[in-house]
Amino acid sequence: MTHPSPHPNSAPEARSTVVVVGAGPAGLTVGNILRAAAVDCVVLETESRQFIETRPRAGVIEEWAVRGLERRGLAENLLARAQAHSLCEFRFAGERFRFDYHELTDHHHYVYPQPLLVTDLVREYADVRGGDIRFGVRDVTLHDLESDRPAVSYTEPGTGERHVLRCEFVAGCDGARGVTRDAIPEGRARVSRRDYGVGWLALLAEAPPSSDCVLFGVHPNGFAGHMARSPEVTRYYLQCPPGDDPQNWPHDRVWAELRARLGATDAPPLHEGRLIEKRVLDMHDYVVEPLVFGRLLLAGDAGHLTAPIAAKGMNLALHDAFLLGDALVAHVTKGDDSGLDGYSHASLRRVWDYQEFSQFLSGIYHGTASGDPFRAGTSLARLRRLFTSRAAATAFAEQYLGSAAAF
Ligand code: RFL
Repeated sequence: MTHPSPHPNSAPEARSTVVVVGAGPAGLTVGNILRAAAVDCVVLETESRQFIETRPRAGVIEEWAVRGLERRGLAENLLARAQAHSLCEFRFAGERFRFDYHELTDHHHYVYPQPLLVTDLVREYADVRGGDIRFGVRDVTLHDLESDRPAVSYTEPGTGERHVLRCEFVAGCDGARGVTRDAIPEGRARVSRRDYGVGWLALLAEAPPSSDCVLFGVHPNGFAGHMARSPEVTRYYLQCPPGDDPQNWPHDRVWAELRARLGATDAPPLHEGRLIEKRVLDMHDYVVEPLVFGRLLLAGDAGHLTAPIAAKGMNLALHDAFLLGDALVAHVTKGDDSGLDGYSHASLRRVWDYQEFSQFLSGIYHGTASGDPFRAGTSLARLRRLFTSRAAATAFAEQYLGSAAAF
């Protein structure tokens, strides 16, 4: 819901051209683009700097996104430290199938843990570009979004004082659990949702990767995934019932299931290790349309969630941030509103394309364990087609890498 103007007796108003709510990949990238063009902005974040710099999440970044960061001077560490991946491996029916997407498309995936990217973006924004970022804020509230002078109020940690920031635009980059999306009054945006009816147990193991590439196990017990994060830490996923309790997955059960679902002829054994993260994610998606309400512009997970099935969420957050950051700069520095006017449409084209791919991939990953022999049969047929038809493989590779030219 939208809130009225801050109470006149509240703290005196400060001014900024843009207030960015949320310091994830989307908010920090928008902030950096604005600072590079000397557009003043304030980033508000509920967590501490240390917390956001260590929160484990994504790892797979698409090449176009890396190039987008590079063009904006934000990829120096990433390019020095990220691994470039050129293939993945599917394991099903007891066999290994290598899928060389680089050979099909000439593009790579990069593996760079999200906390490292966030650390780079915070350092660049706050320490290098001198950006204003306020951590640990509470009760962030949006006001007057349909006027040309909206405001954001928040409570400062420590003092408990209420502050008001009057601005021209609010960038809602506060993720899936933020408050900016809820500031859109009912009936002013359509929210489409999809629930996959499956859960994934997301695991981080203190163990080196067990393969030189990403592994996808498609097994009658359910999907399993393996993704390198660093030489010391590996992410694994195990399909499980939605809402399952991570306590149902003690160490031995996790490794037994991973061995079963990722097992294949000639596959080297998994490197096992202590599980340092274990949480159940219920697979669901949503899309808010349009992404703009008055002077509020939503970006990243605040505006659309893509279940991590296809590892797309952070890439979409960066895509939004490039569009939105550039559009705000064009508005402020040149009076050019074309980017802002086209923002929602341009973002949502890629969002819907990725949502469709996520659904397609869900069919492949989850079909064999659905208990429905017809679904199991068709999902295996879909999977085999990737290894029998170059046309099917190329189409898949383009979507997997997000490299299709036009969105
Ligand atoms: P974020 O990263 O959630 O950042 C939002 C920030 O806003 C703060 N916040 C607030 N700040 C101020 N006021 C409020 N009221 C606030 N409420 C919240 C939060 O503390 C946070 O700092 O959103 P953003 O920037 O849109 O970025 C989205 C990505 O983080 C997300 O899509 C990805 O992590 C999804 N994802 C993956 N994406 C990929 O592209 N590749 C991957 O390999 C990949 N793997 C994953 C993933 C997500 C996962 N989880 C945990 C859902 C693997 C996992 C396990």
